[in-house]
Amino acid sequence: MVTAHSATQPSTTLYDCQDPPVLQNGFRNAISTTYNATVIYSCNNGYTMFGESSITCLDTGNWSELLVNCTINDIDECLKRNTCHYNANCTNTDGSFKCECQNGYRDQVGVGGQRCADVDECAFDGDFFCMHALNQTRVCVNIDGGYVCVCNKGLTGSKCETDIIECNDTTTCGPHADCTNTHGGYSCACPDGYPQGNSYLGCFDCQDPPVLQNVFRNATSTTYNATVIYSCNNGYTMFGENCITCLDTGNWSDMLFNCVIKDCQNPPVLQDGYQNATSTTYNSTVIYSCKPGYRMIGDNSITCLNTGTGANCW
Ligand SMILES: [Ca+2]
Ligand SMILES: [Ca+2]
Repeated sequence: MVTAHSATQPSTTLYDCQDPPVLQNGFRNAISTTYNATVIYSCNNGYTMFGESSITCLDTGNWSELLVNCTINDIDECLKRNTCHYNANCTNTDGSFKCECQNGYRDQVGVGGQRCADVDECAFDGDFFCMHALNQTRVCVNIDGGYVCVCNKGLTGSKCETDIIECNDTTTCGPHADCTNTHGGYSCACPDGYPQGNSYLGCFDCQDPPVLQNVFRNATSTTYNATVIYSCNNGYTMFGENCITCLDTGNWSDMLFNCVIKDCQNPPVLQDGYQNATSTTYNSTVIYSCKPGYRMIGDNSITCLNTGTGANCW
């Protein structure tokens, strides 16, 4: 017997979650998209999977949440030789690397850091790289990876902008010379009192005044116009000018004096006695003795003193 079916038979519709989500840097294997279907994800070559590799079509008609990602397996290309040009810096990045020419080099073919050639800074019009406001003459010299500015004597700095303070070196001028700094140079001059010599080699005064026997000198200065006064030692008498002066020639003026030893001349005669004078000059001593039959009373000697001349000084 055939059972009659109701006109409104119940029907079922299978949930369909539709196209599953796309995984960046990966791919999926979806055979079915209906309820309870499972989609398996995999990562592209060179990537590593983190998380759940599958999703399921739920009874809500949606896929379960995709909880996976593919992370690149990075290789540090910069550790390998020849990744970049030898005049380039290599920077590793996730999954890649970057080459950049070092300062002073430029990639000639426009491929960053693969063909880095020296930049000729000196070829720029107007000597741009070595120019300075003072506009001194200068020379730009190109070198590999850079350039140098050759400065005029007396100047320094990357653009020759800095004066050298030559006077900081005490040997720049000669001894006793004054050093004066100027921009790009310096000068030396012999100061007052040191009139002689070459200021770049040394300036001189009259130096130590002459020393004489039996003469005392009083020298407090040896520079230009200084005076040295001489005195005779005890027992000597000065004749002439007693001083010399430091001239602008660097020499002392001539000595126009001499010291002559005092001479007491003939010693006094002792009545009824003798004397044995062998010398009559300063500090000489004369011994007296009595004729036979006479007796000496008092000191038997006299000495030539510094207090006078002739007979008065005995
Ligand atoms: Ca260069
Ligand atoms: Ca200077």
